Amino acid sequence: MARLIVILDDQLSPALPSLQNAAADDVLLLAEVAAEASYVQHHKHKIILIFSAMRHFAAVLQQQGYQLCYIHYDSQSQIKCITDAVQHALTQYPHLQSIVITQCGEYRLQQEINNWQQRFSLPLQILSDDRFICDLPRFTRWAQGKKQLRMEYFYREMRRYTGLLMQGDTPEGGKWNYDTDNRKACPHDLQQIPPLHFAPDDITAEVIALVNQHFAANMGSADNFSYAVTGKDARRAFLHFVQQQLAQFGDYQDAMLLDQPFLFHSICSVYVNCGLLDVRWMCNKVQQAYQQGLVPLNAAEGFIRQLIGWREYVRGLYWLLMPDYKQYNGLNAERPLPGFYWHGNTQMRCMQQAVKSTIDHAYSHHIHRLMITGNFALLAGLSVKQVTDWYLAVYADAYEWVELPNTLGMVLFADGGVLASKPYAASGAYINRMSNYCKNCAYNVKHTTEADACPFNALYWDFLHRHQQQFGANPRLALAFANWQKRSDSDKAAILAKAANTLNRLEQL
Ligand code: DLZ
Repeated sequence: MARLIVILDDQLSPALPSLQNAAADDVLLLAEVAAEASYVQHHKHKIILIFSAMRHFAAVLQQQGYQLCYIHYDSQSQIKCITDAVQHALTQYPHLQSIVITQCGEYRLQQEINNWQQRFSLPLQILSDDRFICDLPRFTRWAQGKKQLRMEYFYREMRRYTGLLMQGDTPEGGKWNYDTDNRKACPHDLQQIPPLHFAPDDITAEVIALVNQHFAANMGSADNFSYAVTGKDARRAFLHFVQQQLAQFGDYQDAMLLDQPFLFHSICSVYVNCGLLDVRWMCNKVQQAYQQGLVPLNAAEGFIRQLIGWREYVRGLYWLLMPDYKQYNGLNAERPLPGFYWHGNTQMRCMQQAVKSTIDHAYSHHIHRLMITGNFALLAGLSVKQVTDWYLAVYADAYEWVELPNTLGMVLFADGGVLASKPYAASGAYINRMSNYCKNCAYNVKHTTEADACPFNALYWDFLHRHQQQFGANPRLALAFANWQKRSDSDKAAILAKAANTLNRLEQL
């Protein structure tokens, strides 16, 4: 019985469940479609990566002898969405008798897929995505009955389940988590070891021309695209990270240095999230590097935690809590996103650096995302919808299952603490401790109310003051509130007035 096997752009893995029993008379459908390319204004590099990686993956499948139905992007085409593409394939290949797909990564698109059986009057098989270590029923069982769904306990279960960095039942080194050893500020003369970059081949060059033609107004320049677009190159990029960067990644995970956007980060989220890299393979390589004495435990554990802990945890939460999760706005954040999120023209050096890296590479590392662009959005009460759309659009690794919990939950605390135990609000002092940005900034990080004061400072106190009801009793914020209460009434009034003034002139910052 010949089947239509639909492969989405983030399913570019040879081990994809829906490809496991693919037969010669099955047809494999991959489609570049306007609906997916434009539901947010994706960064140019994201579209190039996705289309080029899809084309490369399709070429490999074709060489292996599979029958392919590949739909190239065409702005005038009647095939506007994945459902149209399925309709088209079923018309072209009328012998197909069922549809198979691996579960998709976005609730919105999964709803569309769920209608296919009825719409096309054919059996539809949706396979569990076993590229993730924790399947969704397992996550639901873990979550059931728990008052708090903290990543740390889920992560420990995943360590036991995979056996990664375990000595029997005991975690390697005696501790589960070396997070406190991942927060060193970087010596200012330290030089990043950049990730591997790849020159565009002919396929990528064609996609770059397409993106320049049809997505000219989107963020970024198509001309400096340098990501890997095949599994082979992505694996090379990852091994380069393990050999050259991982040892220092452990210590300096949270550090930021001027004009060093990658520092010791792997940027492999870009590859693993579209299927070019396999999580188990990556974790085994990192474990081996630790066992061979090439990298310290805080680096190996910190990296593996991101993959089998955080990544799996946010995916489980997403599917557990959608569609309600997307509507949460626990802090009533509605202020419009300032223009500098798109163009980076601001005097705040930290913000300018984080947005520059975003514009240049469709990437910024997790502390830029959490503590610079994210922290500012939290403090200023920027619209949850606009901020989550922004993160989904501008990062090459962003699909909703991973972006939404990270942004709405971790960054904006809009879920009321489902994901994080406290809001990640910080003043300029944090940024100054973890970077050399403030020394190179027009604003003075030591000032709060003066004309040249760092905007993060007054906004930080204003945030605490605004949300005293929600967070006043949170033990993790007790010290911050005590410091606020210690201030005189006139000090408080001056700080709140400065914050109000700052909020009124966000576009001029
Ligand atoms: C993000 C994206 C883009 C830009 N384009 C496509 C596309 O043309 N075809 C496709 O199959 N998927 C695309 N995607 C990813 C989807 O929007 C969606 O995020 C994933 O398929 C979720 O599994």
